[in-house]
Amino acid sequence: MRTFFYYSLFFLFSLGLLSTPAFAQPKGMKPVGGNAPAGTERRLALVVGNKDYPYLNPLRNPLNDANDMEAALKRLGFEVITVTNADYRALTNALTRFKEGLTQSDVAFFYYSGHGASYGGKNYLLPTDLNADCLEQIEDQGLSLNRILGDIASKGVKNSFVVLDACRNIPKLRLCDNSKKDITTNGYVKPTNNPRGSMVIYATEEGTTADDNATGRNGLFTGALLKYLTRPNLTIKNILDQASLEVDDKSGGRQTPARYDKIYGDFYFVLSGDTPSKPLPAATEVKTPPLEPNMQVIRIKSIKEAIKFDLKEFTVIAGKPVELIFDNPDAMHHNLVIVKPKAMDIVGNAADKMITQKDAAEKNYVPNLPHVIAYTPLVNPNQSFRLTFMAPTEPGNYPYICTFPGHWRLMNGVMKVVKEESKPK
Ligand SMILES: [Cu+2]
Repeated sequence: MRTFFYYSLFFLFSLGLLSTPAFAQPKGMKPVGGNAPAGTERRLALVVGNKDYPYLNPLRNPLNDANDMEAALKRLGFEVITVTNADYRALTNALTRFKEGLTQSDVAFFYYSGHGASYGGKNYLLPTDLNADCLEQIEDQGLSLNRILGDIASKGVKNSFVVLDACRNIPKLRLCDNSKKDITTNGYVKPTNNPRGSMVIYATEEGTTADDNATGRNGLFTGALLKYLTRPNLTIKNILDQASLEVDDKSGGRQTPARYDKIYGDFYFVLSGDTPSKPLPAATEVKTPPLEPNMQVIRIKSIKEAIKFDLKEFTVIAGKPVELIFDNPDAMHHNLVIVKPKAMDIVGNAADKMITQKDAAEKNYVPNLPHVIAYTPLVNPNQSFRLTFMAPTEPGNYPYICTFPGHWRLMNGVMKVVKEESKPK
């Protein structure tokens, strides 16, 4: 039987990112991170967590999901409107407030955790007062994704994201009129009016059920997303790749998040040098390497069975974007963590102490210290990770280490940051 109702996380990341800057400014990049004109960009989010449904099966995690997402978005400099256990009226009121706020905003983020369903080729979020005997009735009682996307698009924000973690079974809702069978689909359907500059994200692919996660604090996808969302120097695509990989692994391949990406370029929530604990006004767009002649590409790898990097040093130009590709052909996990000048011992010692912490592996053995500038997660044997970040504007010697406990004393090197004119040919 079809479990329709799983359309899950729609990350409506949509509208913002793409739009024109990449094309209007062919040379480049907008300043990112600390270089962006402070306070010139406004970020607004609407977070919805619907858990208690009097007429449907209740869910476990949406209130935690909403609380945790609100906290993460605030750290990323978003002003956040949050509603929980929203009935139709509360949901539409919140959407109206959000829409009005977008008049003044550059980046929009919509997050939803709760029941969702699709009918007639459209996706719906289900308010808590939904009282339907038949799936057909969600047309009248649900809030359509099209409406949300239309509202965001109408405001012309630069970048937008819509995330829907709504992939849960609703045993009660069935199609009453079987002759209409052909107009429903199994699960969510593709968004139809997602605008350029936007990304829509679902917790799971069509035809599969997202995991409400009976043992965890958050839904499976939301938990993975929260883990990577506030990490500095990851593009939204890096974040989703990491989160999706984790969901795929943890669900044994049964759940694969989906995204509808109309962001032509890279979007960062936090850039290097900025710590995610303070609000960051700047969103950034950096072109992908083929489009961005300034991108410096560094390739570095671990040496098999040696606990070493193959490069003892490399040089980058201050304030320019860097793409660092870290290959790990070794049989152990390693990461690459770039730290501030003279901070190698501080970060290395802190990493060693993490060995006794329960969640150390989840944190990739990266200490939560302001000395850390950029880092990759722990990279599995025979895998690679592509890290994109802005080189510090201050020239100097920036150590990089593997922070897996015990490795850093052997596995280290120096990133030399130089002014443009002094870069060796
Ligand atoms: Cu290592």
